[in-house]
Amino acid sequence: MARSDGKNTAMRLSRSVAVERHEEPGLGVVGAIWIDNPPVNALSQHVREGLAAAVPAVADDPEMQAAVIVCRGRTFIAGADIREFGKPRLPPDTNEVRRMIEKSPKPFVAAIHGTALGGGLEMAMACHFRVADANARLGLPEVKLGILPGGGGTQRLPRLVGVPRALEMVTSGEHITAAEALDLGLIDGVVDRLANTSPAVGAFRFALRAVAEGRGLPRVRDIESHRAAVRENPGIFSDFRRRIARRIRGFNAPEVCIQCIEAAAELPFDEGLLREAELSRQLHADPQSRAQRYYFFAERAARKIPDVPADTPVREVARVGVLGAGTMGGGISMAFANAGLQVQIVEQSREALDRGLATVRRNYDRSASRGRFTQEQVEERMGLLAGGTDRDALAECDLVIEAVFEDMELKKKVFAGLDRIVRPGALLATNTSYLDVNEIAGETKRPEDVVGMHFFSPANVMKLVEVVRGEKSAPDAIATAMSISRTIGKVPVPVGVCHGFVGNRMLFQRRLQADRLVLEGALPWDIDRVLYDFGMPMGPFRMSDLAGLDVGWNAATSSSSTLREMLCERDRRGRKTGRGYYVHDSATRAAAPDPEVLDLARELAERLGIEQREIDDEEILNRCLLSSVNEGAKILEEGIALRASDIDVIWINGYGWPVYRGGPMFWADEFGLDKITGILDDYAARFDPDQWRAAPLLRETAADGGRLSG
Ligand code: 3H9
Repeated sequence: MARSDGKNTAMRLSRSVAVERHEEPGLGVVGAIWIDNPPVNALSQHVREGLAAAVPAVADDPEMQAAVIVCRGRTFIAGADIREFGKPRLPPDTNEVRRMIEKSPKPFVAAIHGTALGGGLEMAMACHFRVADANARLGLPEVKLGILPGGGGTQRLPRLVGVPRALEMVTSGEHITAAEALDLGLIDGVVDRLANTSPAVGAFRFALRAVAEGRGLPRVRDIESHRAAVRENPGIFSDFRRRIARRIRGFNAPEVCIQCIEAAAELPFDEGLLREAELSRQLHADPQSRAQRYYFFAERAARKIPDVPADTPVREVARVGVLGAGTMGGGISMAFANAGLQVQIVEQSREALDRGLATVRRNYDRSASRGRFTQEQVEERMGLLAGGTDRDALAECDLVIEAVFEDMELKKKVFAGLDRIVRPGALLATNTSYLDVNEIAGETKRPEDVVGMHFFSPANVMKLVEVVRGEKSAPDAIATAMSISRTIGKVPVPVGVCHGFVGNRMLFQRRLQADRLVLEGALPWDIDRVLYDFGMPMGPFRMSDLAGLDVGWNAATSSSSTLREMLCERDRRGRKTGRGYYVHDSATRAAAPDPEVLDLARELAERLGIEQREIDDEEILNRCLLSSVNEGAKILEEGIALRASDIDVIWINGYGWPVYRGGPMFWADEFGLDKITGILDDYAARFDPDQWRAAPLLRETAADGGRLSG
C-alpha cells in the first residue's frame, strides 16, 4: 500500500480501489473510497478486496470522520461482475464486505451517480446513508438475469421502501429515478448540482454534516416499520402473484424473488439473509439464468460490427422523415417522437394522412388512459409530428424511412424520388421486411447512403430493428442506423440482404411446417398450444387470425390451393370477420376451435394425397423449431447474420421468443446439435429430403462437439 504525500493523500487498497483523505474546509475530513473499475465499476474480485480493506483503513485513521464510497467514470457500481458468474467465487464475498460496512464504527455514505444497480445498490443499502445526483437511476435488475438480488437486496429493500414497492422493483428489475428513490426513502438526499459542487463533494459534505448532527450509524437491517405493516395485510403476496402472473409466465426467478421478500417480512434479518442465499444458489444453477445471462451479453455483442469500429463517425440525426402513415409508418413515427425527435410524415393523400394521424393519437390517448403518459406528454409527442402530402417536405431531413406498401416497383419509384428530393448526406432507409435492399438502393445515385431499417409491428412497442446492410451501404450509414435505433430505445441487430433477412426467413420455415402439420393431421390449436407452452406469446394460427388471413391474399387468383386460401374464400379472414382458424366471440374475445377448419384441412389433404395421422406434441415442437434452427444455421453460413447470438437477439426482441430459453440458436445448442442432426436426418428420410437436409454448418459443428452460440 503506497501512501502519497500532499494534503489530500491517497492510499491504494487494490487494483481498483483507493482511499483518499479528503478535507472539506470548515467541516472535517472524510475517507473517500474511490472505485475505478471501468466500464461500469462492477464488483469484481479486486473491488471487493479493496472495499474490505477500506473499512479498517477508515476506522484506523483518527482524522477520518466518515467514509464515502464514490466511483470514477460514468457510473456508480452497476452490480456484481457478471463475467465472474459460473466460475469459482474468489474471496472476499460481497456479503462479508457488506457486513463489515454495516458494523463500521464510522458512518459509510454511498455517493451515487449514473446507475446503482444490483450488487451496487445492495452495497449502497448496506451503507448508513445514501445520496445520489439528480440524474442517477437505481434498481435491482437481477431478475432479468434469471437470478435474485443475492447481496441482501431482497431483505434490505423491503425494509427501506416497503414490501409493495420492493415486490414491484425486484420482480420487474426496473430502474427508478433519484427523485422517486428520495420519495421512497431509498436514498437520504439528492446532491444538488445547482449548488455548484460535484456529486462527490456534495456527498463528502453530506457525510460530515451527518456526523456533526449526530445522526449516528443507522442500519437498514434494523428498520421495522414496513414489516409491521405487512403483518396487518397478509394477502399482499397472493394478490401480487395474481396481478403479475401473466407478465412472468414461464419465468422461474420472479416467484423466487417473491419468496425472498416474504422471508424479509416474516423472518429476522439474518435468517432472511440465509433464505436469500439458499434461493440465490438455486437460481444461479437454473438453466433459465444461464440463458438470460447469455442474452445479456448477446444484446451487447449485437452492437459490434467488425468492419464498422465503435469510433466510426455517426451522422447527426435531428429531423426524421417517414414516408407512409399506415400501421408501420405511424408506429415508426411514434417511436421517434417518443424519443423527442421531430418527425415529418408524408402520405399520398390527405385522407390517408388524417387516418394515420388519428390512429397515432388514439394509440397515445389509450396509453395516457392507462397511465403510461400524461395528457401533456401526449400533446408534446403529437406536437413533434408534422404531416403533409408533399414529398418536398422531406428535403431537409437527416433520415428518411420509407414505410410504403411492400411492393418492389413502388419502393424503387419512391427511392428514385427521394434521391432527387432529400439533401445529400442524409440517410435513406427502407422498412421493407423481405425485399432486396440492393435493388432498392440501385435506384439512387447514392447507394452508400441507403440501408434497411426493418421495424416490427407495432413499431412503437417492439424493440427489434434489423439494420440491413446493402452491398454498398457506407460504414457510417450503418453506424448511424445502429446508433439512432439505440437512441430511440430499440435493439438494433445488423443483418445482410436476403429474402426476409434473418427473422422472417426463419419464421417462414416454421410457418411452412405448421401448415404442413395441419394437412398431416395435427390440429391448429394443438400447434398453437405447444408453441404457447414453450413460451411463445402465441402460436402461428392465433397470430394469423389476429393479423388477418387475407394479408397478401388475392380473391381474383385464389384457387383453394392452401388451407388459408380456402378459409379466405369462405370469408374466414380472422378475428375481424369473426372466423378464421378459430371462431371468435366479439364480446369476450375468446377464440374457440372450429371443426369446419379440420374438415377443410382433410379435404385439401385428400386432394393433395397427404395421409392424415396422429401427431404428438414432440413432433409438433421439433418440426416447428428445428426447421427454423436449420434455416438459422444456413443464415450464419451465408454471413447474413454475423453471430448466432444476433439471431437470438432478433427472435427475442422481434418474435417474442422466451428469453429464458436464450433464443433459437442457444436453445439448439442446449438441446444438443448431434441430437438435432439425428432428427433432421430422420425427417429427411420420412418427409422432404431437400427441406430437411441439415445445414453443413450445423452438421460440422455437431461433429466437432461445438456450439453455434459460443
Ligand atoms: C448482481 O449484481 C448480483 C448481486 O445481486 C449478487 C451479489 C452477491 N458485469 O450495457 P453497456 C459491460 S447481478 C460485467 O453497453 P450502457 C457490458 O457487457 C448484476 N460486465 O453500457 C459492456 O461490455 P462491452 C446486476 C458488465 O451504458 C460494458 O460493460 N446488474 C456489467 O448502455 C458496457 O455496458 C446489472 O444487471 C456487469 N454487471 O449501460 C446491470 N454491466 O463493452 C447490468 C455491464 O465489452 N448492466 N457490463 O460490450 C447494465 O444494465 C448496463 O450495462 C448499464 C450501462 C445500465 C450499467
